[in-house]
Amino acid sequence: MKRILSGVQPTGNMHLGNYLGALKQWVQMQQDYECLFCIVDLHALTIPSSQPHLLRKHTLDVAALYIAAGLNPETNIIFPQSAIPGHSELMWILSCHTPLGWLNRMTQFKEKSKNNSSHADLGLYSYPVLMAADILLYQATDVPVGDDQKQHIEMARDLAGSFNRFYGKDLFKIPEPRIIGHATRVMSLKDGTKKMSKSDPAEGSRIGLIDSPDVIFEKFKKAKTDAFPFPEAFDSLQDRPEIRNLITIYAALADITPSKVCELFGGQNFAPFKAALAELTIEVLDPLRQKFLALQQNPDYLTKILKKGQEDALEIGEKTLKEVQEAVGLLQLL
Ligand code: AQP
Repeated sequence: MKRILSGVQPTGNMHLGNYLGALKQWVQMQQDYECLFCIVDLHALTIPSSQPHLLRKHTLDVAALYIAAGLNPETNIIFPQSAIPGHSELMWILSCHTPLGWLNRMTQFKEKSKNNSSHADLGLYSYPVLMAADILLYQATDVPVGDDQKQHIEMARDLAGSFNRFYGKDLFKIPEPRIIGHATRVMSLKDGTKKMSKSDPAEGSRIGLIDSPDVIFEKFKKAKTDAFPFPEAFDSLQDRPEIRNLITIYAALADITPSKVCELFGGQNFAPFKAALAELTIEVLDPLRQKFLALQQNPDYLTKILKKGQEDALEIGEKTLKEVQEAVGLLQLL
């Protein structure tokens, strides 16, 4: 069976971009793959926080959101990244095979370090190597992600290939990126050229998965549009990124094409479209929110799921790690 590895950073409240770019795809794929869904808390440390209790809270919240969105905790392996030391160990070994030129090309580092130069540290710079370790440790064949992670997966593929060639052995499977759906890069509601992001200081830039219906209505009402009417066609929107984004979100939530959205609303002003978009979003997100709120009351249940996930992930990862340790020449004492 093919195997999926993917994850979310517990860096704050998950948003509609995380849902449409990742979670929704995972829920659809879980029947056909063996799945490991990680909560990537070590990656979250690239945004250092002086409130460590919040990272622990967000880690449990992400687990609850995975389950609330429809991931089956009985059949999928759900675990925090830091519970498996193999991620960090494999990262070190892979680091010793990563040319700096590859890391210098990574656009996420360039963007994040430009936005916050005081956090431009080694952790953020080497993030793609840890991500490669996350994937390769479990011999994942497929990695469903949003478009923003494509470059990192390409680097993981390059790294796996060059490592295999160096040691003359197929130590790692070469993973395939799976970037699926209409909304592979959901943009900020305030600026259609910027990705919707948990760490954007502007709360109104994103729809949180646990936002209340009133908040969702308000955020869409205030979402940036322009003075022109709703477009009749989707392919003429290069200069209207905010409009393009809202249409894409509607299409992804309704499972219709963006052109169909233009047929439905073309020529009108934006108020009825924004109201319909808010209603549709609430229809999709409110059941998720209700389930999340119930799960949040039961941290013992969530911890039990994560412990079981830890055991299962450990077993799969150990095999790869032992083979890699052996290949690179580390002494095996046990
Ligand atoms: N705006 C987005 N549109 C589509 N997909 C997205 N993803 C993230 N943002 C969008 C996908 O969600 C998964 C989990 O992402 P992440 O939380 O691990 O990290 P990120 O990509 O850095 O997301 P954020 O929200 O921007 O987090 P912060 O602000 O903490 O850095 C990934 O599959 C990602 O592609």
